[in-house]
Amino acid sequence: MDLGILSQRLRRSLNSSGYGGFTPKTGTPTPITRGCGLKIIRYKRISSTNTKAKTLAEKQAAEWTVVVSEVQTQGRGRSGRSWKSPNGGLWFSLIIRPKIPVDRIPLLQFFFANALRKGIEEVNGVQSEVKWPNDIVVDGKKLAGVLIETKVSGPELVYAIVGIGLNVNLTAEQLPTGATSIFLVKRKRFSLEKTLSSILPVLERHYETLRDESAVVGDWWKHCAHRMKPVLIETGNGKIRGKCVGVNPDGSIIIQTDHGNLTIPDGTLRLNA
Ligand code: BT5
Repeated sequence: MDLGILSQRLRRSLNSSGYGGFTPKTGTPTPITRGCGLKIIRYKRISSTNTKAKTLAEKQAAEWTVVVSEVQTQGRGRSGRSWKSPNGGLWFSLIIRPKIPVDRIPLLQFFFANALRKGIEEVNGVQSEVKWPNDIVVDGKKLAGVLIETKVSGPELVYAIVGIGLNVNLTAEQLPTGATSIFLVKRKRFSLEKTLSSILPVLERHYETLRDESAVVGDWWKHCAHRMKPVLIETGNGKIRGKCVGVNPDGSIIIQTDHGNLTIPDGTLRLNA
């Protein structure tokens, strides 16, 4: 779908009604159609919103269909890691079908991290930073994670599922070590409903910028928690220590080491290494 058309549709559908006033049922999806193009499907409990969104995308669900659940029993992170998803967080997945070349799929992770960071600032008043490859952090602690899963056919991206996990009202006891929540930062609870309905338009508003890869990467880098700082990267092949000196539109990170600059496509980054 053309990005401009999606923009107009989402704006119309959000303006027409808001998201409040409905009670989700356990195990039963309750589709809400918000005008053309925007549909929110809510669960009380589901294995993973990404898994559900993928099933729907395979059945030709419309772009910008959103699956959200109060609890995920098998919330997923990257590379088979698990994502803690108890009551009190915002766990949702979007289906998108942007017309971008397959080699620019990694740009999506930067784009959604940027948009989510802005959304959290606008909606919840929390200033955060981005961390490679897919985290939003506050004082180095993980506030949100983004999991992007795609289907490609030849040179084309068929769809992408953008899974977003945002720790809204979670307490320290509910979170793993090294994580934080909006509640812990602001000492105040937020409505999950309002947070979702306010963050979606922010994601949508920035969708157009996906066309401009240097703007996406530039914005990400500007708000990077480890820009020009020492880091440790764990990859499948071992650990790399050095100074983070940049990221590329293909999603890789550039680390300056004693042996020169290394470009690392994937891994887990530790701050303050
Ligand atoms: C991510 O993976 O950060 C992507 C997380 C995406 C979760 C969303 S929720 C909606 C949608 N449906 C899904 O099933 N998933 C998406 P990764 O970079 O691999 O980080 C995973 C690591 O973060 C874990 O190994 C833990 O160390 C840590 N972690 C787990 N739960 C967390 C939480 N609630 N908050 C902060 N950190 C957490």
